[in-house]
Amino acid sequence: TAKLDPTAFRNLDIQAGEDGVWIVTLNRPAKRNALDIATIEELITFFSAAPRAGVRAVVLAGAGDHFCAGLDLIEHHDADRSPADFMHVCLRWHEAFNKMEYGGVPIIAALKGAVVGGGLELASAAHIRVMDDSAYVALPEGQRGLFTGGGATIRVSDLVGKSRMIDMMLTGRVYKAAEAVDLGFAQYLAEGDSYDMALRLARRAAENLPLSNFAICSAVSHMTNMSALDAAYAEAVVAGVVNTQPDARARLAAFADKSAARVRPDE
Ligand code: 1HE
Repeated sequence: TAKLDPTAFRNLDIQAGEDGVWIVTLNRPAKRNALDIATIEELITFFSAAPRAGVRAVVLAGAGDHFCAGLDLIEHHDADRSPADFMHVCLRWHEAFNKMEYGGVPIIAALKGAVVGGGLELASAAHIRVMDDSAYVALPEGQRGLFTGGGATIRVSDLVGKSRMIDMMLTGRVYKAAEAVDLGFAQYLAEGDSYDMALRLARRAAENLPLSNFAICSAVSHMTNMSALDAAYAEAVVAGVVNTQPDARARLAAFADKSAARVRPDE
């Protein structure tokens, strides 16, 4: 097991819930939660420890009106980085986002306001994305003289296809929440606050057995990187471990004795 001390974070606000649902909030609203290197390091610290620290699900939110304005452009400007420096910055971003996507702990992103550039890359590393009406997505890299460096070429193109991603980068196109959900940037459009819905979904996911969630939130991503032949093999191995876990016996028994809830369209 790993230890997570919520007071050890500065750019993230970390709240541990009793039900195992932790709230991780990007907490630089005055900078629209732009991702400086210190924030990336805190994301690495949190998401490296979370799978072994009893975290059953995470709501990832942003303080203020915007989820995240992407790369901290001021820090990048001031640092005047060499190519090698920025390559290493990007590798730290990948470390953080890969820990999220492959870590095995469900992450539900509560999106509002700007979800742009690196902010969209961060959101794309979550497992579920919830938008409210205020949310919008864009990849302004082209206009800024930049390119994506936090995995958008992989995850954003996976969500919405490469032609749409290339158009966004070339033209600065902005998609507002309803259309963004239709296109697949997010799975949910919340009626009220995206945070409330994200929390409900996180609590629901946290009711699953941790080993099932581990498989769902790591194996699926790994398998999409494999050939179909190898993915089928890996799926059998993972299912062998997960589907025989002792903790599942009570759930299966409840189905057998008809006390477990049935799958219904309106529940
Ligand atoms: C920032 C950043 C930032 C705001 N880095 N400081 N991302 C972008 O190109 C998006 C840039 N940001 C914006 O377009 C707007 O700021 C927002 C739409 C997000 C918000 O607008 P608004 O009117 O609410 O805020 P603002 O007045 O523009 O900014 C408020 C403050 O936040 C201001 O700081 P202040 O000290 O002057 O008060 C801004 O400088 C600061 N701020 N966004 C640094 N991004 C690994 S490669 C990834 C490549 C990318 O992510 S490129 C996309 C970068």
